[in-house]
Amino acid sequence: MYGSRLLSRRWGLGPLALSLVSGSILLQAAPPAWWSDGDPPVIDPQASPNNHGVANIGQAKHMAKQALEALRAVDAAAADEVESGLIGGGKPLASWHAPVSQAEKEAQHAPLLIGQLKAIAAPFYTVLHQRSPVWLEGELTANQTKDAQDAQNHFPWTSATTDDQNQSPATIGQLKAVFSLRFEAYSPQTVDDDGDGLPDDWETAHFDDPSIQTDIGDPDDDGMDNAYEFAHGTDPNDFFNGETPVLRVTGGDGEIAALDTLLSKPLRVTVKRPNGEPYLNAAVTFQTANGYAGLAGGVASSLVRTTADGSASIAYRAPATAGTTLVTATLTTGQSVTLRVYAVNPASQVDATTGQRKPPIRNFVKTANADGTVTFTWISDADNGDWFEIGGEREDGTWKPVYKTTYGSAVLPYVPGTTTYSLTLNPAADYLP
Ligand SMILES: [Ca+2]
Ligand SMILES: [Ca+2]
Ligand SMILES: [Ca+2]
Repeated sequence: MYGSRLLSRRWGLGPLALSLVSGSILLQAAPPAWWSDGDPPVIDPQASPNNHGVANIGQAKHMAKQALEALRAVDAAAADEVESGLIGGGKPLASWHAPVSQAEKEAQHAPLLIGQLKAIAAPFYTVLHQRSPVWLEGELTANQTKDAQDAQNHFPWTSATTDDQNQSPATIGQLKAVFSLRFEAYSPQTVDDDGDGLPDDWETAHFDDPSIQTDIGDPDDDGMDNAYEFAHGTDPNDFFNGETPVLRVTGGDGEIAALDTLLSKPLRVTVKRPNGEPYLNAAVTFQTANGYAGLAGGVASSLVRTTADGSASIAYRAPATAGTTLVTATLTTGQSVTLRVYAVNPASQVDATTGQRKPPIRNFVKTANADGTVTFTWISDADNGDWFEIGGEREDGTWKPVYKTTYGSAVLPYVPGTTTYSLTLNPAADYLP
């Protein structure tokens, strides 16, 4: 399990480390919390220390496993990295599996050699030096395992090889000294290769690569740059930062327009936070059904940003074919609302009962008044005496009249030279049942 490869490692376990045999170092530095947290503890604080005793392979493996889990609790990515350097074919440990065969069980009890201890501990020190170099320096100093001859050395043994004793048995005191790592005081130190204040980890997590974005970028267009999003813990790719916005139709739904005419007012939706504050600059994608190019600019799909009041608007031209047309407005969250516009063919509007031609209309607008009444205005080329029926389309596509003017009535006098009509109704009293 532990090949000669380990024994050939050119690391010296220097005089400092050898002095661990006395156990004095461990008395000076506080033991790591994870030594005694577990049940059973890694190191029983009640048991008399046996620092001079020879450590065995099983003890080293157990110690490494517990150290790895303690690290995982504070830095899972670092633990994964250590584990990948520690476990597997050709690695210091073949697996974490408990010994099964007699030979494996005996191997667990074989004495731990200093070379093996160094090989097992090295992945920890390599990764910890990358992730939190200042903390690791503090640990080496507190444990008195810092190489006095080589300030760059971040292993708890000397870089000089003349003093190597790799084939000597390691003591329990040495095993403890090497794994005396107080993860309770550990935190990963940020690495920021491009120096823009955004840690590589954060940039990689959000943008796949640390070099794509910078602190002043705002890829989600929420008005907060990446530096702000990092500082406030928000998602730099999410305009709504995890919040579910409230999307409502605030104009254009249910409009009636003559064929191939522009609606008098645009289609309009409003995007607000749950607390009612409007979202500025939220992306709203308007999309017509069946690819009909009726949106402003003669397109079937258009992205519009909300203004300061949270609204996004777009002009719409009713199609040249009569019927109900649908337009959806969708947010980046996937939420959507549907607006309906009724395209009517004035020329075909002949009353089946009277045979009278229904007046062609344009720019039909319905306005709700503060007093509860509703005002309808429209432009018509109607002759004097024409009547108008006001209504809407039901879900099933049938027509629902809500009001009908009287033929030839004085309600809507035709004034030569003026073709704008206006009618104010009280829905509670005037509408048809
Ligand atoms: Ca960076
Ligand atoms: Ca942003
Ligand atoms: Ca954001």
